Amino acid sequence: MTAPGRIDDPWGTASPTPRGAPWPPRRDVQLADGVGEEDVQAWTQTASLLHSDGDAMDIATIDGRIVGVRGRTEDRVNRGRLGPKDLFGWQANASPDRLLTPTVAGRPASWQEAMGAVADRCRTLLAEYGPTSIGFYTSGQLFAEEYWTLATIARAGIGTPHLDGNTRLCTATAGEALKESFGSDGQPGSYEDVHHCDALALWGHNVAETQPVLWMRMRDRLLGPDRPRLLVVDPRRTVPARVADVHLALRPGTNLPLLLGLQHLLIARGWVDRAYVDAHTVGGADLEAAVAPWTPERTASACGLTVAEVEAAAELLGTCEALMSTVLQGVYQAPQATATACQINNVHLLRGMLGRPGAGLLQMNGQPSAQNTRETGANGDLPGFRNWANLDHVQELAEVWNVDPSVIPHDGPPTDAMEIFRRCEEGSIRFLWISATNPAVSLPELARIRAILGQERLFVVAQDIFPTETTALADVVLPAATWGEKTGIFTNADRTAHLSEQAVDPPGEARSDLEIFVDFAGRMGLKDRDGRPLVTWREPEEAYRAWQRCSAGRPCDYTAISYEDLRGASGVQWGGDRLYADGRFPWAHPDACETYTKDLVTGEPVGAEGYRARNPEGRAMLRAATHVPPREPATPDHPLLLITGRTVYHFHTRTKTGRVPELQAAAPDVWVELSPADAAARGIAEGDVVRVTSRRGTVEAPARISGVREGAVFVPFHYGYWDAPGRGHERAANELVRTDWDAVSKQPLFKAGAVTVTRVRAGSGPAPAPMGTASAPEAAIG
Ligand SMILES: Nc1nc2c(c(=O)[nH]1)N[C@H]1C(S)=C(S)[C@@H](COP(=O)(O)OP(=O)(O)OC[C@H]3O[C@@H](n4cnc5c(=O)[nH]c(N)nc54)[C@H](O)[C@@H]3O)O[C@H]1N2
Ligand SMILES: Nc1nc2c(c(=O)[nH]1)N[C@H]1C(S)=C(S)[C@@H](COP(=O)(O)OP(=O)(O)OC[C@H]3O[C@@H](n4cnc5c(=O)[nH]c(N)nc54)[C@H](O)[C@@H]3O)O[C@H]1N2
Ligand SMILES: [Mo]
Repeated sequence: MTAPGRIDDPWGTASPTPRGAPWPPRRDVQLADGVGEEDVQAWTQTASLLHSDGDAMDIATIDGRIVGVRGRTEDRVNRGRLGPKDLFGWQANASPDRLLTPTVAGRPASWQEAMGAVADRCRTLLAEYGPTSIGFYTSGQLFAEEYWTLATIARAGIGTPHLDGNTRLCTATAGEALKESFGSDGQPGSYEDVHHCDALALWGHNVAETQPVLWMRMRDRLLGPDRPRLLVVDPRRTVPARVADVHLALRPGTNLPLLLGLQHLLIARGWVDRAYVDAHTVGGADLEAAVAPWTPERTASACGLTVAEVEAAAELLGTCEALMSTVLQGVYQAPQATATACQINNVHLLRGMLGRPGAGLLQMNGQPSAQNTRETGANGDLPGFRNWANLDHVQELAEVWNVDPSVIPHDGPPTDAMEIFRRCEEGSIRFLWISATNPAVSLPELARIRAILGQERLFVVAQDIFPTETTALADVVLPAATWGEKTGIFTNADRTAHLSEQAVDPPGEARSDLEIFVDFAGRMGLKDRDGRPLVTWREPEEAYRAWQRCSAGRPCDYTAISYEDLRGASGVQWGGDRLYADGRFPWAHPDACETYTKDLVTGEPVGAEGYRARNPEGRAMLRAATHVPPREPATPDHPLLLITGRTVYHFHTRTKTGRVPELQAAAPDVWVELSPADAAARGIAEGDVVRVTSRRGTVEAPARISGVREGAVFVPFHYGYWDAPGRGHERAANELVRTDWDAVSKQPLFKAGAVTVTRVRAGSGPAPAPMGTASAPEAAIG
């Protein structure tokens, strides 16, 4: 395909925009070589499934083949703009190595045989060991209808608590922090806030690479006549960091001390909206006590910053009139994740920065449909943001499903993914059905994950669209249809739902995930309390209607959003523009809340009584936390801190983007980012092959000398083994990452841990890392 322009220039032409003005449209189009827009026979409405932005687009088809995409200029999310993965990613659908037929024990099988084997094993285990021998590990990349069906099967049919999504690795902390501060999940802010804010804070969020279209929006404000001041908190010199008013390149893992210190200054300098705090929050006294010791000097020293930097950040936050914050993995995958994310909520509460234009808070999502995994309760929560510890909520669900409440496991929290894998390891879970996720590359400590999935006694079902490191370890592999080949809705990070319609037939015998789950429910004979089928739907829209009924009266109420509405010009937000206007927090009321909250340090549940005593009327909760030292600090043996993450060109374990020539060529292999000082100290030059070793494993790759903070090492986690047979196990970042998680959200710590780096040999030219992103050579950006 031509037009590598948008590979070299991921963000395209800017449209500088003044405060309060609408964002001008820009129509981005990418078609296969030789195809013009006039050749396209049909355009089918959808949105991007390669990040959480929800960039709306139409799929172009000719003779039943996808030939390109164009952005939808009428859509509120992107006004026609598309990022590099949006523009080029569709090519993966037609890869020659799609999974086309089910396999059982590695041999091709009919659907009848494969699903028969899955249902037989499930039934046998249920009879022998009961529902807790059955586990499901799903995704943030399916459609709402599919998660809802899976949640129905697991919770109301099989009755197992062991259902979670890879959202545990992704946005468990976002959901948890929203619950801990506001009583329920749900993003308070709106993308529109970018156009109204006068200060923008990016907390551990490399937005330019991970939500390029949202960055285009921010960049247009930053290039406009009355730009907001920009704060970036990230140990790397990301593209936003290079244009920030204040860039805090803090020592990795020190987010919580920073936030405690910033709140200390907000309070000490009187930058607090006392009227808002008094009228709408609880917990202020505890918070003041917790931040009191965090003087600027102590904070600066804990974070490896200067006092002036800490003060400049506090001044930016304290003197603006409309603050917008976004938070992502630099917080969620780092130590004390939930405690930190709650402190960012505190900043917005202290400053009265919620529920009005420009005062926007987004505890970001990462995956395209992570929001729906959480809403439908496929994530280790109950559907509709219901509280497992509130019997009334369980009763409501029992009515929705027409089952006895005792069927729905609720004597403890639903099992988180880390615990699901532990139970597989020790043998109490004997059946694990993995859908649309690749844990053999994306979970921490891969040697352990390979050992778990490789056990004889564990029956593994893997439902994917490509052969992966995980399908290679599965007993049964089910070929799925994906985006463009099936229909369903998904919801982005500012609560905007889009309908993604089927444009082409699935390849071979591949079936939609919905069809597969519905088939399983039928084979298992799952029934409601009147003996009728539990899953009463087959088609996506029927599934959606059932989900709408379940969502009624809850924060994520979809009853007013129909498929027909979503076929209109733009995606539609649930909950309106912004949540929590006028300082009202209805979902924090003890009868409505999704959680009775937890202790932010230990994760210990507070319980219904404790919650009611603390927050009887349902106000926002200012949450206090104390800092605890990291569990794996740098030591003389392992003197550098490891951070892992992403580049703009690849998606996760690269099963899709690695099969797209333009994207693969832009970042063809793994690299290791080092600061100039750390490289010099080890005699390492750009492109030299280095060895990164942690207490778990090793990665060998060429070095990029980049703008990462001294003392930190960055490794992208995109590179597994499917396209590198014979490469040993020294390529994937998760060989290095240890098994550890946040006590409150149970999200693993992918941005923590100590490593050592040594030079192996000279390289052959520069590292295979992108040149125009956070990974740019330090020499080039100066
Ligand atoms: N191109 C692309 N886009 C994607 C994805 C993708 O794979 N590729 N995946 C999607 C998904 S699922 C997700 S979850 C999002 C993730 O989106 P992001 O969170 O933006 O991406 P990451 O690269 O994981 O991490 C963000 C930043 O955290 C910084 N960081 C590391 N340690 C710390 C720390 O201790 N404190 C602070 N403040 N910052 C730290 C890193 O330097 C990094 O720049 O992206 C989504 N969009
Ligand atoms: N070291 C490190 N590890 C990380 C992270 C990090 O920053 N650092 N980030 C974490 C985060 S935030 C995330 S979200 C995870 C992502 O981790 P994964 O979910 O494991 O990553 P993906 O490569 O997106 O895997 C999705 C799988 O679903 C398949 N698939 C795609 N579409 C469909 C479909 O429609 N149906 C079915 N059945 N299958 C489909 C894809 O081929 C792919 O194999 O990784 C986590 N792991
Ligand atoms: Mo994610």
